[in-house]
Amino acid sequence: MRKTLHEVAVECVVGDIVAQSDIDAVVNAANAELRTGGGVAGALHRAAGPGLEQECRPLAPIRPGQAVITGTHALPNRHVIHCLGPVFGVDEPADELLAACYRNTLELAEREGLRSLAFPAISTGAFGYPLHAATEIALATVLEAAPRLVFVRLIRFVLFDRAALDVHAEVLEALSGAE
Ligand code: AR6
Repeated sequence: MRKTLHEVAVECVVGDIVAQSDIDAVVNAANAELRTGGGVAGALHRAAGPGLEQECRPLAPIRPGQAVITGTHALPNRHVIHCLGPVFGVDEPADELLAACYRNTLELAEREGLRSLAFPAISTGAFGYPLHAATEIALATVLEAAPRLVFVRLIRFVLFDRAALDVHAEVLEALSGAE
């Protein structure tokens, strides 16, 4: 599914975050230490190779809501932007911290003049954020930022399964209809 608002295309697809070779920066659902782990972080670090963890070491630890940018090593993109989402039920206010992940990533991408970004559904795996609520925050935050974006023209949400895609498509339809 794809919607274009204020010249920014927002796309939702089923896929693997490590296979987004046409995208400038892929976003990592990181841990505070910026180490490899499970889920998205494990997949990105495995595909990037050990150089990514080495580059990350001096940037860690990061706080919930924070985003930092690195190179990609063996990944086919220009940058990885690492975000620490809130652990649901622990890091508060969870909604504001999750929104900050998306806002801070967009700000870094703009600063670097990047044209395209691929986000996973941050915090919805190991960190336990309910998918529907997280999707509303993610999409509302990018749609709210869209009119101010100068460089970013494609924002792709890469979802792991069809159920997550359906939730994103439903929320995107509802929010973009309300524009
Ligand atoms: N591509 C796209 N989406 C994926 C992929 C993938 N390769 N793998 C998982 N997902 P998670 P979090 C989905 O756990 O909740 C790590 O261990 C997954 O189905 O990666 O922010 C880190 O080290 C879910 O919907 O991130 C941290 O400790 C979403 O991506 C912690 O998990 C996010 O799941 C971060 O937890």
